[in-house]
Amino acid sequence: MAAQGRRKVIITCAVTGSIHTPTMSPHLPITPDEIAEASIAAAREGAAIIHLHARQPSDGRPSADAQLFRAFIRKINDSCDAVLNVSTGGSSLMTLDARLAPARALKPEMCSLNMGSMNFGIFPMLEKYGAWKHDWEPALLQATRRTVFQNSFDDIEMILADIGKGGGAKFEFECYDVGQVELLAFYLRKGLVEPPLYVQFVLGVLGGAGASVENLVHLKGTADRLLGDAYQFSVLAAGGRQMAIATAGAIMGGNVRVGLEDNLTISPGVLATSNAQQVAKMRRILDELGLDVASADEARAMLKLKGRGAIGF
Ligand code: KMH
Ligand code: ZN
Repeated sequence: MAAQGRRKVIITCAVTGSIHTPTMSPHLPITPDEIAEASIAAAREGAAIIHLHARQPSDGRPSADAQLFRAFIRKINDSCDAVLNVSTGGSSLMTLDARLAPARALKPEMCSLNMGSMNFGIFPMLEKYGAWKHDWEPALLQATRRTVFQNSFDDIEMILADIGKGGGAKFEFECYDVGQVELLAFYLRKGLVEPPLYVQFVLGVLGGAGASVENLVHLKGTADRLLGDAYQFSVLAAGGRQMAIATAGAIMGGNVRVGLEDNLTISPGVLATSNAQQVAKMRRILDELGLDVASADEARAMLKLKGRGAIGF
Protein backbone atom coordinates (compact mmCIF):
# COMPACT_ATOMS: atom_id res chain seq x y z
CA MET A 1 0.00 0.00 0.00
CA ALA A 2 1.29 3.50 -0.84
CA ALA A 3 2.72 5.39 2.11
CA GLN A 4 1.14 8.78 2.69
CA GLY A 5 2.71 11.78 0.98
CA ARG A 6 4.94 9.84 -1.37
CA ARG A 7 5.01 11.29 -4.89
CA LYS A 8 3.87 9.04 -7.73
CA VAL A 9 6.36 8.47 -10.51
CA ILE A 10 5.37 7.15 -13.93
CA ILE A 11 7.65 4.45 -15.30
CA THR A 12 7.60 4.18 -19.09
CA CYS A 13 9.16 1.10 -20.62
CA ALA A 14 10.27 1.33 -24.27
CA VAL A 15 10.57 -2.33 -25.07
CA THR A 16 12.30 -2.60 -28.46
CA GLY A 17 12.70 0.63 -30.48
CA SER A 18 14.59 0.88 -33.75
CA ILE A 19 18.14 1.58 -32.62
CA HIS A 20 19.44 -1.70 -31.31
CA THR A 21 19.73 -4.77 -33.52
CA PRO A 22 19.48 -8.55 -32.99
CA THR A 23 23.28 -9.02 -32.94
CA MET A 24 23.57 -6.69 -29.95
CA SER A 25 21.37 -8.68 -27.58
CA PRO A 26 19.50 -11.98 -27.75
CA HIS A 27 16.98 -10.43 -25.35
CA LEU A 28 15.69 -7.74 -27.70
CA PRO A 29 12.01 -8.54 -28.46
CA ILE A 30 11.43 -9.00 -32.19
CA THR A 31 8.26 -10.92 -33.05
CA PRO A 32 4.77 -9.71 -32.11
CA ASP A 33 4.60 -12.44 -29.47
CA GLU A 34 7.95 -11.42 -27.99
CA ILE A 35 7.00 -7.73 -27.99
CA ALA A 36 3.67 -8.55 -26.34
CA GLU A 37 5.25 -10.78 -23.69
CA ALA A 38 7.98 -8.24 -22.93
CA SER A 39 5.39 -5.47 -22.58
CA ILE A 40 3.06 -7.46 -20.34
CA ALA A 41 5.96 -8.47 -18.08
CA ALA A 42 7.18 -4.85 -17.90
CA ALA A 43 3.68 -3.69 -16.96
CA ARG A 44 3.53 -6.36 -14.23
CA GLU A 45 6.74 -4.96 -12.74
CA GLY A 46 5.26 -1.45 -12.62
CA ALA A 47 5.53 0.20 -16.02
CA ALA A 48 2.41 2.36 -16.42
CA ILE A 49 3.24 3.29 -20.03
CA ILE A 50 4.62 0.97 -22.70
CA HIS A 51 6.30 2.76 -25.64
CA LEU A 52 6.01 0.64 -28.76
CA HIS A 53 7.76 0.08 -32.08
CA ALA A 54 7.47 -2.95 -34.38
CA ARG A 55 10.07 -5.13 -36.06
CA GLN A 56 9.93 -7.44 -39.02
CA PRO A 57 9.61 -10.92 -37.46
CA SER A 58 11.89 -12.57 -40.06
CA ASP A 59 15.05 -10.58 -39.36
CA GLY A 60 14.31 -7.96 -36.68
CA ARG A 61 14.62 -4.86 -38.85
CA PRO A 62 12.55 -1.84 -37.72
CA SER A 63 9.07 -1.81 -39.25
CA ALA A 64 6.10 0.54 -39.17
CA ASP A 65 3.63 -2.03 -40.46
CA ALA A 66 0.31 -1.30 -38.75
CA GLN A 67 -0.67 -4.97 -38.99
CA LEU A 68 2.39 -5.96 -36.97
CA PHE A 69 1.49 -3.32 -34.37
CA ARG A 70 -2.06 -4.62 -34.29
CA ALA A 71 -0.81 -8.16 -33.66
CA PHE A 72 0.95 -7.23 -30.41
CA ILE A 73 -1.01 -4.21 -29.21
CA ARG A 74 -4.27 -6.15 -28.92
CA LYS A 75 -2.57 -8.92 -27.02
CA ILE A 76 -0.98 -6.45 -24.59
CA ASN A 77 -4.27 -4.61 -24.13
CA ASP A 78 -6.06 -7.88 -23.38
CA SER A 79 -3.56 -8.85 -20.70
CA CYS A 80 -2.85 -5.63 -18.80
CA ASP A 81 -4.17 -2.08 -18.38
CA ALA A 82 -0.95 -0.22 -19.28
CA VAL A 83 -1.14 2.93 -21.39
CA LEU A 84 0.02 1.90 -24.87
CA ASN A 85 2.12 4.57 -26.54
CA VAL A 86 2.70 4.17 -30.29
CA SER A 87 5.87 5.73 -31.70
CA THR A 88 5.55 8.27 -34.50
CA GLY A 89 9.36 8.41 -34.71
CA GLY A 90 9.64 4.94 -36.20
CA SER A 91 13.20 4.87 -37.44
CA SER A 92 15.06 7.88 -38.83
CA LEU A 93 15.23 6.14 -42.22
CA MET A 94 11.44 5.79 -42.68
CA THR A 95 9.22 8.26 -44.51
CA LEU A 96 6.87 10.32 -42.38
CA ASP A 97 3.83 8.63 -43.90
CA ALA A 98 5.20 5.21 -43.01
CA ARG A 99 6.03 6.38 -39.49
CA LEU A 100 2.47 7.61 -38.90
CA ALA A 101 0.59 4.59 -40.28
CA PRO A 102 0.37 2.69 -36.95
CA ALA A 103 -0.81 5.71 -34.95
CA ARG A 104 -3.38 6.59 -37.61
CA ALA A 105 -4.73 3.05 -37.70
CA LEU A 106 -4.75 2.34 -33.97
CA LYS A 107 -5.75 5.67 -32.39
CA PRO A 108 -3.86 4.99 -29.15
CA GLU A 109 -4.07 7.03 -25.94
CA MET A 110 -0.48 8.23 -26.41
CA CYS A 111 2.07 8.71 -29.19
CA SER A 112 5.61 9.99 -29.26
CA LEU A 113 6.30 13.28 -31.04
CA ASN A 114 9.88 14.23 -31.85
CA MET A 115 10.32 17.98 -31.49
CA GLY A 116 12.89 18.70 -34.18
CA SER A 117 14.99 17.54 -37.09
CA MET A 118 18.42 16.32 -36.13
CA ASN A 119 21.37 14.11 -36.87
CA PHE A 120 20.63 10.89 -34.98
CA GLY A 121 23.87 8.97 -35.02
CA ILE A 122 23.92 5.34 -34.05
CA PHE A 123 26.95 4.52 -36.24
CA PRO A 124 29.43 4.53 -33.29
CA MET A 125 28.00 1.13 -32.32
CA LEU A 126 29.53 -0.28 -35.55
CA GLU A 127 32.89 -0.49 -33.77
CA LYS A 128 31.59 -2.70 -30.98
CA TYR A 129 30.68 -5.75 -33.04
CA GLY A 130 32.86 -7.87 -35.32
CA ALA A 131 30.22 -10.00 -37.01
CA TRP A 132 26.56 -9.33 -37.69
CA LYS A 133 23.59 -11.69 -37.84
CA HIS A 134 22.01 -9.73 -40.70
CA ASP A 135 23.43 -7.43 -43.40
CA TRP A 136 20.80 -4.78 -42.72
CA GLU A 137 22.22 -4.13 -39.23
CA PRO A 138 25.56 -2.47 -40.15
CA ALA A 139 23.87 -0.87 -43.19
CA LEU A 140 21.28 0.82 -40.94
CA LEU A 141 23.90 2.05 -38.47
CA GLN A 142 26.10 3.36 -41.31
CA ALA A 143 23.14 5.13 -42.98
CA THR A 144 22.65 7.34 -39.91
CA ARG A 145 25.90 9.17 -40.84
CA ARG A 146 24.14 10.78 -43.80
CA THR A 147 20.43 10.69 -42.96
CA VAL A 148 18.70 13.49 -41.10
CA PHE A 149 15.90 12.46 -38.73
CA GLN A 150 13.36 14.86 -40.19
CA ASN A 151 10.70 16.49 -38.03
CA SER A 152 10.09 19.85 -39.68
CA PHE A 153 7.67 22.48 -38.34
CA ASP A 154 5.16 21.32 -40.95
CA ASP A 155 5.64 17.68 -39.93
CA ILE A 156 5.16 18.42 -36.24
CA GLU A 157 2.09 20.59 -36.86
CA MET A 158 0.57 17.91 -39.08
CA ILE A 159 1.09 15.28 -36.36
CA LEU A 160 -0.42 17.61 -33.74
CA ALA A 161 -3.48 18.11 -35.94
CA ASP A 162 -3.87 14.61 -37.30
CA ILE A 163 -2.85 12.29 -34.45
CA GLY A 164 -3.48 14.74 -31.60
CA LYS A 165 -6.61 16.74 -32.37
CA GLY A 166 -7.95 14.20 -34.88
CA GLY A 167 -7.04 10.96 -33.13
CA GLY A 168 -7.30 12.11 -29.52
CA ALA A 169 -3.77 11.04 -28.59
CA LYS A 170 -1.71 12.90 -26.00
CA PHE A 171 1.99 13.12 -26.73
CA GLU A 172 5.27 12.08 -25.24
CA PHE A 173 7.12 15.18 -26.52
CA GLU A 174 10.64 13.91 -27.17
CA CYS A 175 13.08 16.79 -26.60
CA TYR A 176 16.73 16.07 -27.37
CA ASP A 177 18.00 19.59 -26.73
CA VAL A 178 16.86 22.96 -25.41
CA GLY A 179 15.78 24.35 -28.78
CA GLN A 180 13.13 21.67 -28.91
CA VAL A 181 11.78 22.74 -25.52
CA GLU A 182 11.67 26.30 -26.89
CA LEU A 183 9.63 25.05 -29.84
CA LEU A 184 7.16 23.30 -27.55
CA ALA A 185 6.77 26.58 -25.66
CA PHE A 186 6.12 28.36 -28.97
CA TYR A 187 3.30 25.90 -29.72
CA LEU A 188 1.91 26.36 -26.20
CA ARG A 189 1.79 30.13 -26.73
CA LYS A 190 0.11 29.61 -30.11
CA GLY A 191 -2.50 27.28 -28.58
CA LEU A 192 -1.44 24.31 -30.75
CA VAL A 193 -0.73 22.15 -27.68
CA GLU A 194 -2.64 21.95 -24.43
CA PRO A 195 -1.57 21.23 -20.86
CA PRO A 196 -0.71 18.92 -19.29
CA LEU A 197 2.28 18.48 -21.62
CA TYR A 198 4.36 15.36 -21.08
CA VAL A 199 7.95 16.16 -21.98
CA GLN A 200 10.49 13.38 -22.39
CA PHE A 201 14.02 14.75 -21.99
CA VAL A 202 16.10 12.49 -24.24
CA LEU A 203 19.78 12.52 -23.36
CA GLY A 204 22.69 10.65 -24.84
CA VAL A 205 21.77 10.49 -28.54
CA LEU A 206 24.69 11.53 -30.75
CA GLY A 207 23.41 14.74 -32.35
CA GLY A 208 21.44 15.76 -29.25
CA ALA A 209 22.38 16.70 -25.69
CA GLY A 210 24.74 14.27 -23.96
CA ALA A 211 23.77 12.15 -20.97
CA SER A 212 24.87 14.44 -18.14
CA VAL A 213 23.13 15.83 -15.07
CA GLU A 214 24.27 19.31 -16.16
CA ASN A 215 22.33 18.98 -19.42
CA LEU A 216 19.29 17.67 -17.58
CA VAL A 217 19.37 20.60 -15.15
CA HIS A 218 19.54 23.02 -18.09
CA LEU A 219 16.68 21.30 -19.94
CA LYS A 220 14.48 21.29 -16.85
CA GLY A 221 15.37 24.89 -16.03
CA THR A 222 14.38 25.93 -19.55
CA ALA A 223 11.12 24.00 -19.37
CA ASP A 224 10.30 25.43 -15.93
CA ARG A 225 10.85 28.94 -17.25
CA LEU A 226 8.93 28.50 -20.51
CA LEU A 227 6.28 25.90 -19.72
CA GLY A 228 5.73 26.57 -16.01
CA ASP A 229 3.02 24.40 -14.55
CA ALA A 230 1.77 23.39 -18.01
CA TYR A 231 4.14 20.43 -18.11
CA GLN A 232 5.38 17.30 -16.41
CA PHE A 233 8.60 15.66 -17.42
CA SER A 234 10.21 12.28 -17.78
CA VAL A 235 13.84 11.42 -18.40
CA LEU A 236 15.54 8.87 -20.59
CA ALA A 237 19.20 8.41 -21.30
CA ALA A 238 20.35 6.32 -24.23
CA GLY A 239 23.12 3.90 -23.33
CA GLY A 240 24.75 2.84 -20.10
CA ARG A 241 23.84 5.97 -18.13
CA GLN A 242 20.13 5.11 -18.44
CA MET A 243 19.50 4.25 -14.78
CA ALA A 244 21.72 6.99 -13.31
CA ILE A 245 20.27 9.84 -15.37
CA ALA A 246 16.69 8.61 -14.96
CA THR A 247 17.32 8.46 -11.21
CA ALA A 248 18.54 12.06 -11.32
CA GLY A 249 15.31 12.92 -13.13
CA ALA A 250 13.23 11.26 -10.42
CA ILE A 251 15.12 13.15 -7.71
CA MET A 252 14.46 16.40 -9.61
CA GLY A 253 10.70 15.77 -9.55
CA GLY A 254 10.24 13.91 -12.81
CA ASN A 255 9.16 10.58 -14.20
CA VAL A 256 11.40 7.96 -15.78
CA ARG A 257 11.77 5.83 -18.90
CA VAL A 258 13.69 2.58 -19.12
CA GLY A 259 13.65 -0.29 -21.60
CA LEU A 260 15.80 -2.04 -24.18
CA GLU A 261 14.97 0.59 -26.83
CA ASP A 262 17.31 2.95 -25.01
CA ASN A 263 19.81 0.69 -23.25
CA LEU A 264 20.61 -3.02 -23.47
CA THR A 265 22.35 -3.39 -20.09
CA ILE A 266 21.26 -3.85 -16.49
CA SER A 267 24.62 -2.81 -14.99
CA PRO A 268 27.92 -1.82 -16.61
CA GLY A 269 28.84 -4.38 -19.24
CA VAL A 270 26.06 -6.82 -18.30
CA LEU A 271 23.18 -7.37 -20.74
CA ALA A 272 19.69 -7.02 -19.28
CA THR A 273 17.84 -10.29 -19.72
CA SER A 274 14.51 -8.50 -20.16
CA ASN A 275 12.72 -5.18 -20.13
CA ALA A 276 11.00 -6.26 -16.93
CA GLN A 277 14.38 -6.58 -15.23
CA GLN A 278 15.10 -2.90 -15.94
CA VAL A 279 11.63 -1.86 -14.72
CA ALA A 280 12.12 -3.87 -11.52
CA LYS A 281 15.49 -2.21 -10.90
CA MET A 282 14.01 1.25 -11.44
CA ARG A 283 11.16 0.39 -9.10
CA ARG A 284 13.64 -0.59 -6.36
CA ILE A 285 15.55 2.66 -6.85
CA LEU A 286 12.36 4.73 -6.63
CA ASP A 287 11.33 2.90 -3.49
CA GLU A 288 14.70 3.65 -1.88
CA LEU A 289 14.18 7.31 -2.78
CA GLY A 290 10.81 7.35 -1.01
CA LEU A 291 8.86 7.55 -4.26
CA ASP A 292 5.86 5.49 -5.32
CA VAL A 293 5.24 3.98 -8.73
CA ALA A 294 2.14 5.32 -10.50
CA SER A 295 -0.37 2.76 -11.70
CA ALA A 296 -1.61 2.94 -15.28
CA ASP A 297 -4.83 4.62 -14.20
CA GLU A 298 -2.93 7.10 -12.06
CA ALA A 299 -0.79 7.92 -15.11
CA ARG A 300 -4.00 8.38 -17.16
CA ALA A 301 -5.27 10.88 -14.57
CA MET A 302 -1.92 12.70 -14.34
CA LEU A 303 -1.68 13.09 -18.12
CA LYS A 304 -5.41 13.50 -18.82
CA LEU A 305 -5.52 10.69 -21.37
CA LYS A 306 -8.68 9.80 -23.27
CA GLY A 307 -8.88 6.32 -21.72
CA ARG A 308 -8.89 2.74 -22.96
CA GLY A 309 -12.52 3.04 -24.06
CA ALA A 310 -11.53 5.35 -26.92
CA ILE A 311 -8.69 3.41 -28.53
CA GLY A 312 -8.91 1.93 -32.01
CA PHE A 313 -7.70 -1.61 -31.35
N1 KMH B 1 14.62 6.07 -29.33
C1 KMH B 1 14.57 7.23 -28.48
C2 KMH B 1 15.90 7.84 -28.28
C3 KMH B 1 10.29 7.77 -30.97
O1 KMH B 1 9.98 6.60 -30.84
O2 KMH B 1 9.51 8.60 -31.42
C4 KMH B 1 13.59 8.23 -28.96
C5 KMH B 1 12.22 7.71 -29.36
C6 KMH B 1 11.66 8.26 -30.60
O3 KMH B 1 11.63 6.94 -28.64
ZN1 ZN C 1 10.79 5.10 -29.62
